[in-house]
Amino acid sequence: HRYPRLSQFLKEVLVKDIEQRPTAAQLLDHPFIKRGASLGQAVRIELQREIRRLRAYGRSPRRPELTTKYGKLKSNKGTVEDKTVYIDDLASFEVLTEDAIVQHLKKRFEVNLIYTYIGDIIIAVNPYTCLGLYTAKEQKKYGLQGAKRSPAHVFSVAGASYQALIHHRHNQSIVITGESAAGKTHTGNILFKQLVYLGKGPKGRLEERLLQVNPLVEALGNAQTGINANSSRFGKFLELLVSDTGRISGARLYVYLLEQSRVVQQAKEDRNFHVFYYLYDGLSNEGRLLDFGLDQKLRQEHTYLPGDRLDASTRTKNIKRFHEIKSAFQSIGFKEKEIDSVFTILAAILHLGDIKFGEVISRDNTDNKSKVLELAPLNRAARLLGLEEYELLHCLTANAVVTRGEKITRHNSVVEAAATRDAMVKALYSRIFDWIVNCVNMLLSGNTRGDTLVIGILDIFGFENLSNNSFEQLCINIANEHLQYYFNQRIFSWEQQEYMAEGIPVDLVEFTDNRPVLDMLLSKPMGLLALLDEESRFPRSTDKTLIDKFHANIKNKLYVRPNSNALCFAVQHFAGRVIYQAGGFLDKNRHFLAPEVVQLLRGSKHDLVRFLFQCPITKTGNLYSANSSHAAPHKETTKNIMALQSQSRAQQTAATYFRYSLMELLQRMVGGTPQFVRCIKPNDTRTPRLFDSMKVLRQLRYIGVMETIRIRQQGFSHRIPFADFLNRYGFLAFDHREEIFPSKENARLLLVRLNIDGWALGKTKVFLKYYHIEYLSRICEEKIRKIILVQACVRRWLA
Ligand code: AOV
Ligand code: MG
Repeated sequence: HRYPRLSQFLKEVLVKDIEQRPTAAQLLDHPFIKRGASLGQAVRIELQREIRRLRAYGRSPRRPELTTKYGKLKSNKGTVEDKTVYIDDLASFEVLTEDAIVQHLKKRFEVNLIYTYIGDIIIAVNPYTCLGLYTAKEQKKYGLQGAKRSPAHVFSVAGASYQALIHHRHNQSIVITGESAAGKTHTGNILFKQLVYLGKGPKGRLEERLLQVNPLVEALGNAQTGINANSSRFGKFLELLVSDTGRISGARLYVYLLEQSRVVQQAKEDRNFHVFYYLYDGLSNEGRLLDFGLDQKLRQEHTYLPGDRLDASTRTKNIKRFHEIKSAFQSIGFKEKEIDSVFTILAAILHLGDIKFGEVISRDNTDNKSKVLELAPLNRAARLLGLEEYELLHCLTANAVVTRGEKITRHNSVVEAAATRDAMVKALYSRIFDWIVNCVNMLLSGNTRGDTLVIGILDIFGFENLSNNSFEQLCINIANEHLQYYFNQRIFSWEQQEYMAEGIPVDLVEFTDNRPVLDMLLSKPMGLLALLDEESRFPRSTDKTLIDKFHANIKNKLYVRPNSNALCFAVQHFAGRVIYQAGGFLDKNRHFLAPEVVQLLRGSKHDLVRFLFQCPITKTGNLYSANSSHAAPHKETTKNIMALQSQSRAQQTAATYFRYSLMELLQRMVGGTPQFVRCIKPNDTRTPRLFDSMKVLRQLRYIGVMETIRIRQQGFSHRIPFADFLNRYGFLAFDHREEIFPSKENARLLLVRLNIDGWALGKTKVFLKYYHIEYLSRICEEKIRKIILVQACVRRWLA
């Protein structure tokens, strides 16, 4: 009599016990129900229904206790007493304070629960140590039995994306963000592996090849920095091609904004790209150093090999990595000759770096020449690159100018000669990188049809604030700024606009819009990059005139002038204030590649070198390279595409190219329904298991975690037009003989029949929460599995 309605009784009496008795069977076994068996069948039916509902709302804001069923988990110190650590969705928090959130993440982190949801967004706190979370057993656990969600795991993001792709037939993307060393690349690799696992075919040969892509490009595009021993120095969008049956059919890789300057110059604690170190030890191990003009004894003298270590363990590791990339090349499908060509060019780059110039003072002191101080490195480089030695020498120390229709040869000064050499090296490296990416694409997406679906994983270089920040950091930080903007758009702006348009009453959530910073940096004609471009066009401009131009034209409180007249400026980014040193900005932006260099390399006797420079680039190389064409080596048509592309790239400044590349990247990302993974760095010293609450709090603040929680609690993350909704889920509750018109009423009927509540109906769309979609996906899966089973039985029966 105390409970007029059965459902109310169930809620008030039983829910308390669910923590300990989560399964349906156990619930039915509840003493109360047993005692009240006379309630009969009606109770059971109602109870079953209630259980279904409870399951569907297992993660609803009002029932956090449901996710606390993992009493088994043990911490380092024994069994975990405090069960609240198992609440793995911050959107189910009732008390919302920054402090509570940080404390919660900390408690979870301490018992190795590094992942936590905010609705459908996942936070990953980097443990800086292996926790055994990604074993085959775990992979299976989060495998095909629906998108398992608990305990929170990055695998469930892969599962959700994969299921969404199959159910909705719409491309998906997973966007990973976080500052440098927060764990983006690591997470991206794990996600990729899991996706490959989810969509693997019976033979598994393709999968093996796909898994080689990440290690290969990381060897070439990652390097040790002061912040991260394996820092990505390029942006990567890796697409997995999935057929409509859910099978993987290939992969496509897009790379963006490679930090080319690293090949020729590295900051104090930084190193060159990994591949150079692997190459040295690997070739030495194979006894082939001499073939590449390299010598173990002279190894420490290479200018381009800073921080090279010769201890045994580093050597063993490098040899192992060398073999890994070699077999990656082989299994992806590169020919032996091609692999050797790559190594040859890389070795040539090391020799080019060792070419030193000295000054030859002319008699009248007007045209000061430069000379090559020691010919050995030059000769070695020339031999490897298939060039005549004297031609290379001439190309570096002189250049032709056309004045009044006459071609005059002018001598390069020492500085100019070194700049020419560096430009040549950067062009070689970036083109070989692009070429490899193009080949990978050609080999791995060869025979896929145009209409396949894709899941893309985006992993770029994270936000950087170093002691000395330059043009590279500016580009990196702008890219991150843009990702944050995209996140805001997706999670806050579009969502709220849609509520208004559809007449859904939801409280608006305030968030920090970083549009003003982006405008200040990217707008035309007065944005920072536009001003930089303008100044780069003046031949007499200097770093001083550049900084004066910035100071005079940028009127914005997000732009901060220094108190002294130092050549620097600061930008208030979403993730904090960064001071940039303007020295070198102009040169880096102009990235001049002398036409003589291109001409010379185009005439090389070495096939690959010649191919890399075949396109008619007039003045500039591609400092930043995006490879939208899948250029097949040695094919006429692709040559033309490359030629056209580079023609349009010619004369472009790095800033212009950066902007273009960034837009392309964003466009690609917007093409799929995104899932966000937000990586958090728990401390600045990369110490395993150390959780610095202040450090975490700062990150939570600038990525807008509080706001995200709020909007995930109040808002509806999924909005589906009535027709799509009924199309997709109609079969769950309508008889196949029933005719379903795509109307609001039918959508309502479907939701009611499925016993779901908490949704809203707009003018044209159904508004659902993320857990509704999970529930729907799950019952879809179950039903489909049943149908398949029945079909199989019938088939066997008929046979
Ligand atoms: P990033 O990609 O975010 O930085 P990484 O993915 O390279 O950062 O992570 C840095 C290091 O943290 C890795 O080398 C791993 O040693 C460790 N790590 C990251 N995630 C995990 C994890 N889930 N479990 C164990 N160790 C992990 V940068 O590329 O610098 O922005 O440009
Ligand atoms: Mg990375």
